[in-house]
Amino acid sequence: MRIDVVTLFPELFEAPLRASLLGKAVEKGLLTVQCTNPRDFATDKHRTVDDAPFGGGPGMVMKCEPLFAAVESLRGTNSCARVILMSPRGRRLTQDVVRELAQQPDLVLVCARYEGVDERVGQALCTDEISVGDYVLSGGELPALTIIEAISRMIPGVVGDFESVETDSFYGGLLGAPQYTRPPEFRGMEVPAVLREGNHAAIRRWRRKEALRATRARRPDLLERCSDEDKKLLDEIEREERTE
Ligand code: 4F9
Repeated sequence: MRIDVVTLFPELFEAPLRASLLGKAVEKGLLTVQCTNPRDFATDKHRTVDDAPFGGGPGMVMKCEPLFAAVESLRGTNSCARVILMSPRGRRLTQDVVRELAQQPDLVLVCARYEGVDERVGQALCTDEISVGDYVLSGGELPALTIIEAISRMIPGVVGDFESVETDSFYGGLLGAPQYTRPPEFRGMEVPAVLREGNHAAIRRWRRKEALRATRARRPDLLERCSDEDKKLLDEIEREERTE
């Protein structure tokens, strides 16, 4: 997969794309990420990329021309079928959105500074707007890295053990079940016996039930999509909690 990032701060992408799993995905050629700086497409002597807002007010607004020119320079290397603006006004990033974007052969991610970007960028240059959550950041660079990392995990061969993708929190639409490693007892806290006994059917059932228990306690909004079998386990959990 190829991802082009349009950003005034390409250096923010260097270390994250070199380290760990993302670094390996890039090294193996499973993922190509290229940054394009809109400042290189500014035509005036000072290479201006922002300007004061029409109508007055604080802050600066990113200008259309350098952003349009930067994205248009990618045509030929990138299909530009999906040009995504990182924006707190966008559709919220979820695993469903990640899965959908990972199907694309290429993407363009456009990072803007917080104060804002000329409305015509969202209107006529970008095909999508995505938010990673309801908080203010200084720019779209960390949201873009979040999307890149989430997408990379869906590319075959990036996560060595695909089973670990399938058991990830959210992949099955639920929070993950509790995990333990050695020692079997730490400061009086014991690892549940079922996990140490090697009955794999019992372990699978325990994990599904505990994933449901955690989701019910912390994120009940995620339970809307659960199966009939899950409903039975949820009934069990409810009964257990009533008798406690
Ligand atoms: C972008 C926040 C996407 C959340 C961009 C300031 C942003 C953001 N999700 N905040 N610039």
